[in-house]
Amino acid sequence: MTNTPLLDTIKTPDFLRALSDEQLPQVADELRAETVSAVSVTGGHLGAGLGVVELTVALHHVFNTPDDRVLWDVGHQAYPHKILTGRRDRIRSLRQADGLSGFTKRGESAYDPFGAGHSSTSISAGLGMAVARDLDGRKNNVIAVIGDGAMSAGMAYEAMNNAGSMDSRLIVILNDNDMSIAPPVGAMSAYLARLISGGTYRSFRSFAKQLSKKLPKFFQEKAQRAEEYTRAFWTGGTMFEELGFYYVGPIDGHNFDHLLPVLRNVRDSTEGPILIHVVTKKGKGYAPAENSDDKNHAVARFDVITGAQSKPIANAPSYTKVFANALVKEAEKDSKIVAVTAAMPSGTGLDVFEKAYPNRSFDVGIAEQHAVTFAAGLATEGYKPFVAIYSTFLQRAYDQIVHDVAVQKLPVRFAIDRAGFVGADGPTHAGSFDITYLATLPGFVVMAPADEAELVHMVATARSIDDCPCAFRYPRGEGVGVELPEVGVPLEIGKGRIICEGKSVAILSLGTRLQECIKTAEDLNAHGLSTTVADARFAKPLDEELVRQLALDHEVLVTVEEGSVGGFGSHVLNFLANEGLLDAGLKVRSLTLPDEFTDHNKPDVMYEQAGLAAAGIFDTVLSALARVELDKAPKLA
Ligand SMILES: Cc1ncc(C[n+]2csc(CCOP(=O)(O)OP(=O)(O)O)c2C)c(N)n1
Repeated sequence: MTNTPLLDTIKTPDFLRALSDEQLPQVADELRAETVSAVSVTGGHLGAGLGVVELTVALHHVFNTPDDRVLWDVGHQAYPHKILTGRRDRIRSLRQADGLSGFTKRGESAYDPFGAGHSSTSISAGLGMAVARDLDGRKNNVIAVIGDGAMSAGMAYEAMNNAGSMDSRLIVILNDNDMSIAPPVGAMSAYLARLISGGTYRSFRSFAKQLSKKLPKFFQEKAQRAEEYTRAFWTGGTMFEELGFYYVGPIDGHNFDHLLPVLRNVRDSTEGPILIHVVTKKGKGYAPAENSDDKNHAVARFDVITGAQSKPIANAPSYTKVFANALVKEAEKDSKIVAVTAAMPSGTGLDVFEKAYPNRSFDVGIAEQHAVTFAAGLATEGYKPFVAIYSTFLQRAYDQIVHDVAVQKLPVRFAIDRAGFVGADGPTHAGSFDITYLATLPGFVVMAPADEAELVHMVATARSIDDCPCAFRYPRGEGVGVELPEVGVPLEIGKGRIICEGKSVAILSLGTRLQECIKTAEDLNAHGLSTTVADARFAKPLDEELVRQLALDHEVLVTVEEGSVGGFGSHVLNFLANEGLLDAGLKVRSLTLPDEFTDHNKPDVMYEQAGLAAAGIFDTVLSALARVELDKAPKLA
């Protein structure tokens, strides 16, 4: 080892490619330290990136990126990749306003050929790139790196099924760290463990021989040399081979002597598609990560020496916790309640439910589509499934929601976490569309609590709805600090509530913007504009009586929601138009999330910029009333 940090010399992967193989372990050590240091400042995904440090170095050393395309599935493990690909100077801006994205992003770098955030897309996108290359007569490589967790999603198999029937030279690297966010579940994970622990291994030379039928002789010699260093294997008869892939592995993903010869052989082969099974350790090389239960999958800012994360002091329990505890209470009374998560037990709070009811809790893996239809099946047999999935990930299961649940009027209950802006995870994770995509479905009940006490009642309401599907959506983070009811009481379906009554302005809120609407009303009242605030509670069925009353009794009606255009406000407008309630000159404004994919930032700032904080709602009311002069008056904080 020299004293000069090699990492300082690597401005782009070209510099890495100029280094010798022997220098790579030093690069890896420095890259690991830099990753830990950066994430200690920004927070974010740590464990996954640490697990692929050697693989990242080896890939950029062996392959000619960015002409050779490297696709990181999910993209949460790509921080080391970002450091090596010209973004080291901005790495401490990760997930901060105007900073680097926490995932791969095409607009950010030529080294990110495909944007990600949701899992299991890399093989499909990689195959598309490989086929485009073939059509163009180009020779570059395409490498999809996918985790064993991501490999549990159906889309990965759809892609392999397609790739295996084509001759296209696609390289898939299965990064097997035996972890998802939680320990992985399912038969596939057990199968991978069997491949690693024993079976019909043949030597690396067999792999070389196999390839050498198509390769120049010197590759075989290289492979033989490599065998002296490696315990890499070529395994016959695997499931991947049956799918039409050459399978190579398992190999040690932290050992350059294992990685480099295999990657070089694969790079220079004419065969395709190939799957390399690489075994790594999530959190590798950083003791606090290696020792934590989730391998530091995602962390807040932390102290590098101790690994202690800085947790903000919570004033109120999170919506996630409130949901989980409420569901456990409902399940005490009702043995038919079961819960389903798609690989997110801790994120959705279902780890709490699982502790209380291990037999009634199901983690199906990263498989949202399956989760929904699985729940539909449970519902046909009289069970009361609560499917807890983040708003953004539920998008993936839309046809299942429509075809398997809604058309059959099956009482599946959707607990939709991370509704609205989510902050640092950015546009791929924003919960923008669920009101829109659910409230358009006939017979669906769609609810949004204004605070955590309302959430408890909505869990009870969902339990009581037995003749149709329903959903309740709530944001990331802590509640507003209201007292929680001892027990949830089912709400009257399709009925909102008046929070305060006024005469000229009506603000109709759906969801947790209600506090901002109340602030706006105080401000408007202080300026002589008597304001009503109502909490719709339901996006569907709409409280038509309430909407009619607000329309008839006020000069202006503003709807407010933490969702996209096409959601609650659109349903209100539709109703008003069809009932002729707009004909008398009612001024209506609809406040939604902006019609664009908003980059990561702090949620409060994002809502402010979207005009969904009190000041923005105030301005909207004034502009509707054409009372700009009031706009100049001081506002309440
Ligand atoms: C469709 C979808 N569902 C859920 C998630 C949340 N998620 C992010 S990473 C992850 C685990 C991925 O495990 P694996 O592919 O093994 O990668 P590792 O973090 O272990 O490297 C999950 C469930 C997601 N990104 N996309």
